[in-house]
Amino acid sequence: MAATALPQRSRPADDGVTRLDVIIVGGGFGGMYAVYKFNKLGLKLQAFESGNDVGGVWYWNRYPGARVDLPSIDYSYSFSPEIEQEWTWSEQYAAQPELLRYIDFVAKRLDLRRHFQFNTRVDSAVWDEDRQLWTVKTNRGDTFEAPFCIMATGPLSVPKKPEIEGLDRFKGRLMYAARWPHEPVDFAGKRVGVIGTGSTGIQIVQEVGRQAGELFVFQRTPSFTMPMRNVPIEPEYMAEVKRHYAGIREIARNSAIGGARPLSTRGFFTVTPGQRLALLEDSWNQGGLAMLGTFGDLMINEEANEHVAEFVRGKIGEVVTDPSTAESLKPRGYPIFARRPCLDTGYYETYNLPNVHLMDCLTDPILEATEKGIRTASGETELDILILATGYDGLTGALLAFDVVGRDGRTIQDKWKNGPRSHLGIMLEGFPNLFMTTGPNGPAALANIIRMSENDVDWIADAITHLRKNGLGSIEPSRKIEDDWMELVHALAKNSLINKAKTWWVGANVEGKPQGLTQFIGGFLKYREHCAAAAANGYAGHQIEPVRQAVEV
Ligand code: NA7
Repeated sequence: MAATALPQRSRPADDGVTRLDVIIVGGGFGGMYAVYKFNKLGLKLQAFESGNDVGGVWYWNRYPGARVDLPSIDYSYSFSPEIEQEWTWSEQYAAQPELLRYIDFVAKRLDLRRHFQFNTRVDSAVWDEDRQLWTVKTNRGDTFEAPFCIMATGPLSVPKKPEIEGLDRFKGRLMYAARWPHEPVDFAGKRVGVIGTGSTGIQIVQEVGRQAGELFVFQRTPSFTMPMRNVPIEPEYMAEVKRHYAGIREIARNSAIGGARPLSTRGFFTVTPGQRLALLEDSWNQGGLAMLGTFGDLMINEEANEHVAEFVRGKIGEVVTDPSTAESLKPRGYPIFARRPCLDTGYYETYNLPNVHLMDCLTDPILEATEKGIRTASGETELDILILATGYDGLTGALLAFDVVGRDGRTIQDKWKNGPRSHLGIMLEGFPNLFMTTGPNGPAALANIIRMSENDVDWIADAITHLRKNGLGSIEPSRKIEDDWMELVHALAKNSLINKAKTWWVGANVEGKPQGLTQFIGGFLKYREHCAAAAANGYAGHQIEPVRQAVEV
């Protein structure tokens, strides 16, 4: 890397401040790739992670049944052909322990851990306008400075505080799915409660229902879930995949979802009722998210959507033997796929077990937690263990959890008080040289997060390289290009049925949070095209400033 007036290399300074080129916050897939990428570019970097190791969401979510709901061969890094060849997946949908083994393999193979400070939280990041540097302070009392700061803090890293009164009174064992202990938990003979029936709750219920003495599932909004139909990956198939990874990745990068799953453009009402049913049955039997790709208009045509929702409700009725439980499990009042569709293995069958009880909190709401368990309107349920699978303060929670102060002392809390604004989900007007991976207003939860992380880190790396090569001091989106991007994000979101469900996707799960879909729903390929356009012509439309003063390093 050519020397410029920017700080190039760190050295312990007399003032106790460590000077770097890049600071990276987060040790999940995005942070790990950022560390690899910037180290390869020869930048002096330091990464911080609040957990005791790399892995992000997969480090924390060790609950029984935790498993990725995208095919493992898609949900893996594509930047290293060597890693693709050296790593062998054992299941079509990898379970959390295997994902963590993969993450460990990558971390060792690329020697990433040496760049991380674990068990370390960033408390604040403050832009120094004169010196064109971010000053970052950690909870260990250390201070770091770097011209570039990358927030790879993840869309799902801050568990939501459930609004249930009295949880601290509960004398049994209170467990957060997203902060699960590293030791096995024995459920045998125990009375276990689970609150929450999103992807996490569903995975827990189908596992713990088969282990616990009794399981009480406190369900407020039922989710639509479809069979995962997970299978082992045979060695011959894995060998084929390895021969064809390049093509598989190319398809993924050029698809709307960042994955290799087929997506039809067929309109629901363009085929006969018999053909529709056959297609839905076929996708149900294929399993995974196949149904989402069956028709092209399911998120814009309410009537088409309702047909598919009714098809899935019918399946619930076929499996669950108690009619009243089946009725309670059938989601109503919001479009299918407007909440993240869940994938399960025998979830509905779990309710046919005599020890598993569905507590319908729509008709019998939770009033409070007590010393002994959970009190609903109809009475108290005594529990030995209470599991909270109540979701996350998604998309914005992690960044709003600490002080990020940009130009003119403006905070991110202030900038986002009416909802998150950004350009591409990567940069923020008023916050020069601050970058996010998989941030709000990018495709976030709607495309493969690993493809997106790679895209975002590569984009950021190109932007930083551009500045350094040209002796420039800072980059940020102009107000205009941020406004234009937000207008596009909102215009696309307006016609989508996604807005019609109360989910973390629209900020509806956290009290007081600004509401609205703040994700780019134009698809991953279009998103990549927008990213490329934003970088064209020397990042035209960005506010780029020369180096203001040489920094002593
Ligand atoms: P989700 O999908 O946000 O689900 C959280 C669940 O917790 C959902 O069923 C909520 O019901 C329920 N919840 C939250 N607060 C309460 C209270 N106070 N009382 C009763 N029930 C409550 O989070 P997950 O962790 O399952 O999944 C997150 C993502 O991970 C998922 O989208 C995939 O991308 C992977 P509600 O809907 O609010 O009625």
